[in-house]
Amino acid sequence: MNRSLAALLLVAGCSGAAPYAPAPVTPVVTPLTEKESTAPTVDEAQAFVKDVNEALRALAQDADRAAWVKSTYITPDTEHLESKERDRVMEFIARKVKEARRFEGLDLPKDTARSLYLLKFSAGLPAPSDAKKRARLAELTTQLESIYGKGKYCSPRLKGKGDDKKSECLELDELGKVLSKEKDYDLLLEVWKGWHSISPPMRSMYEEFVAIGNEGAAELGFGNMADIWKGGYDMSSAEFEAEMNRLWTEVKPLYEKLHCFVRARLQKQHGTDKVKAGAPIPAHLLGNMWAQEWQALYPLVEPHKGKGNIDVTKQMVAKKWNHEKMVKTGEAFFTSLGMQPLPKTFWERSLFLKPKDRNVVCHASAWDVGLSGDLRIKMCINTDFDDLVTIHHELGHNYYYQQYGHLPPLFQAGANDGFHEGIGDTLVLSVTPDYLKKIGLLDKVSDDAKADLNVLMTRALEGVAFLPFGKLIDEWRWRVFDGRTPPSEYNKSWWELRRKYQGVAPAVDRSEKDFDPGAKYHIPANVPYTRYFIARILQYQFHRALCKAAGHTGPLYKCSIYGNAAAGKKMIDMLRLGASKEWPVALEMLSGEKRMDATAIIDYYAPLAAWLDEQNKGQKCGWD
Ligand code: X8Z
Ligand code: ZN
Repeated sequence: MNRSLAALLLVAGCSGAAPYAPAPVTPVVTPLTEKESTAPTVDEAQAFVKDVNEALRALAQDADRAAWVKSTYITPDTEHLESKERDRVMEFIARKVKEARRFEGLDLPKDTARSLYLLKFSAGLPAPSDAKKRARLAELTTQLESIYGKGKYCSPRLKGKGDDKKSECLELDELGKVLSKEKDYDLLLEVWKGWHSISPPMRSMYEEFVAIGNEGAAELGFGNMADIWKGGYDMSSAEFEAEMNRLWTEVKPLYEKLHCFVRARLQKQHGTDKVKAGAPIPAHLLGNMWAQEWQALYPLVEPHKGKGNIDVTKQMVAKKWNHEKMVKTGEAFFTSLGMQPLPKTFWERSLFLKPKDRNVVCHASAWDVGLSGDLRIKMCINTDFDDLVTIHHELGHNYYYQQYGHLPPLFQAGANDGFHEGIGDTLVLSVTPDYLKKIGLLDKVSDDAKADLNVLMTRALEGVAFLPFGKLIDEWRWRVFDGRTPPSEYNKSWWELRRKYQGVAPAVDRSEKDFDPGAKYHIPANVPYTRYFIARILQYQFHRALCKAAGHTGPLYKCSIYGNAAAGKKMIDMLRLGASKEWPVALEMLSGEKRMDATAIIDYYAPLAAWLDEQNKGQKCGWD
């Protein structure tokens, strides 16, 4: 996750014990003060932006530290401190968004107008002006994330399967490992159900959170929170939704081919009574708690046995790679492109390993504490290839912070939030067999089409499998925020979308007593998710452009920009822009293209798509 200013602004909160009410749609009009009743001027707007930037920097000092301490040591005390800081930030942002409305319609210098635009859409969690409600919202946000962070499931059947061999209580990362390694249908189902038992207590809190957040949105002149979330993409909300639908339509056939093939293999493994033809896949069988990425199924779907691959977990373990070696390897990729090494404090202050003696939020994130170049990551690293990939993802955030650190706080964000998520992911596409040989993780690289297919399958299980999940999470939230989905249908709507997009379904009955969305980090933590969908499209578009800059010819999946200064310069130039320009400007600078474009991902996987078509012959693909 990206814990830059953008993230700081998202987490705000407040209160009241409001039961769910449909979002008020009439903006609350506050009376004008004397100053506001005089005509606004350009000078005043510029001074306003300058003040906001200074205040944000000051607020970030305490807010980031409180959030850091809470995330790395969850106690009632750190929760309390974090809530207080959230409250202050939310109060400030909501007040400034309201004040800024007086400059609307004024002909402003570009940077000032851009700053006000970014401010307007910065309140991912808008707080009402009522202090009690705001404090409650802050408290709810902190509590929801903590419940998730502390979640565990205990069962005699799990004894010996966690880190502590004597314990029968497993935390999320341990449960995830069981899901990815074990094959027994019933054990997998128990683990899946077990983790989903942490979230029902969140349900009423979430309902209250939505109601208060919507009140805040109305005060700022929005219909509801979804209007803020969809609004900040340099186009109207309706255009943004249409863009996301366009991209999904372009990649959907590729996803369905993979789904079809994987389902057939799962039928072989678990039987057609458990994995039915023409039906959604049971959600607990895809090797991942949310069925969002399917790398764990690689051995089941490997196109050509033993022909080589890029999952170098075995080699990493054999060579005794630890967290430091893994993070250093990630850093070396960025420095090979011309970026600066991470500061000494990064190594001193980051949290790399899961502490044994306390609760932490293990979900990986990257930070620039106090917007001051105090870069850190927080992650519970294991020695495996997936975590090496996640390290690159997180460092992508850190390097974005590093490159735009010279800008005023309002510009310290990605060109859009999908750009921020897509930087590290772009570099991961350059982790090719050749590159792995260069860094000592592969002895030989087989130059054969069969090995290429294995590599493409590994990547597709992550990047292609993820696409529908990336799209549906916010579709669920947009509906919840705008009232189309009432609390009485939270779970129903969740499973309708999972079925529609991913073609997965729960293997056991779910009801409105459950709150399955809460078992996915970004819901309780209130982190928007469409950004990851965008990133998974952009990463290929960036990769194609950077490979061109590097002079690469031949298939895209063979290209690595490691050590290439020309590609590095293109990336750095874009990162340095931060959010100071509209995202199409940033995209054009890097790629020469102004639109997000799925042709790069489609081209990338073309050989795999053709192979899947062959394999799927005679199958009835899709689901009803
Ligand atoms: O949350 C993350 C990162 C931090 S921004 C670890 N990701 C999403 C997820 O885990 O659900 C990366 C891929 C999608
Ligand atoms: Zn991220």
